Amino acid sequence: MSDALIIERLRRIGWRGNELPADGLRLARVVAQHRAGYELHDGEHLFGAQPAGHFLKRGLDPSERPAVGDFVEFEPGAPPHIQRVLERRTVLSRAAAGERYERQIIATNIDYVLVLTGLDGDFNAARIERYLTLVEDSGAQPVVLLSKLDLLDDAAARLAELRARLPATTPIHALNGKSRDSAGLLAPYLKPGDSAVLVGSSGAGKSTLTNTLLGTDKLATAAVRAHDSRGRHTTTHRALLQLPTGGCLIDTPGMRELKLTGEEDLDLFADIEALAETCRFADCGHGSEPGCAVQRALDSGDLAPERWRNYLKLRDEREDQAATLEARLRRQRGGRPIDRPHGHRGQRERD
Ligand SMILES: Nc1nc2c(ncn2[C@@H]2O[C@H](COP(=O)(O)OP(=O)(O)OP(=O)(O)O)[C@@H](O)[C@H]2O)c(=O)[nH]1
Ligand SMILES: [Mg+2]
Ligand SMILES: [Zn+2]
Repeated sequence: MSDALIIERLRRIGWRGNELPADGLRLARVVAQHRAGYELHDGEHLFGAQPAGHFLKRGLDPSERPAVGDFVEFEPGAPPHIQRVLERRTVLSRAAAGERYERQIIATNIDYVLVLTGLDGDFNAARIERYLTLVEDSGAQPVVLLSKLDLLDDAAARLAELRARLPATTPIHALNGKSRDSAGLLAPYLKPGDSAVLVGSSGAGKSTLTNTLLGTDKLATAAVRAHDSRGRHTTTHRALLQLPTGGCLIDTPGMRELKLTGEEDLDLFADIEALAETCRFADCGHGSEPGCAVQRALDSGDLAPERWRNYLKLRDEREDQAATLEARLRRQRGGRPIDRPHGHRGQRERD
């Protein structure tokens, strides 16, 4: 097969490179990961593969192992073995749930992160902000999707509230995930060669929407609990699928916990951080200090209390996680100090 043909096939599954590997290695994309191994796609065929021995070394940072969305070099054989992960264009990750600090990759080489929330009992603006904070760090563009529009008599108030709360540059779309119209709405994010990942709580309708976009009932879906709209964790594995429109979509399991990694910038709250900079005291606690710009904005209604509370929560969590991350990196480097990802400001009075 000619190189041109191989490259053309890889383009279909989102490859942006120009050079094929030498030494008898071949390129493919990781479309699924199971306990028993990986599933790869080369733009034409789907096949199983195993990670090479060096990926199984104890103590290896899990983020260095192949993840769904990765382009990998593999050695053909029975079974094929993944030898190398190509540099990732974008990476969406979170800190894994549990005591030990561990970064967990949700998806790589994605152009858009579709943050899906049901307009039913699942709706929670603070959780959407948490997702957006994780997306900021990924290099991909966030898109907010609100499903189950058909279940509501009037979603206008909820939509307006969210629109006012999120940056004007973040697209928000309300849709019925079961209707073909939603496919048209999402076309700009699913163009040939582009990749998107769907994230959101269990029961939000990620697999339902994926099926609608696929035009088949390929993925299992299940009804949510009536009393609290919670899902049943129907999807258990991430899966990258090619859509009829040419784009690639990664469906993910609903995540119970979405911990920050400690590397987030909190750009979503840049306006609040700028406001806090104008308090009279540089170390203002934004409580009852004189000249507190935050209290003034809260009193006048310019700053919504709920958004302020969510900012404080995410900021504290980011700081905690950054400290844990720093300690972990220091241990890995044998005790040598490293630069903190987020420096502390000095304590000084401003005026
Ligand atoms: N009426 C209506 N029902 C929807 C919509 N989207 C999803 N549903 C229903 O919501 C339930 C949950 O949908 P799933 O697609 O399984 O949810 P999921 O996000 O994939 O959930 P997990 O796989 O558990 O993470 C199913 O009963 C769907 O039929 C929608 O836009 N409108
Ligand atoms: Mg699902
Ligand atoms: Zn203040």
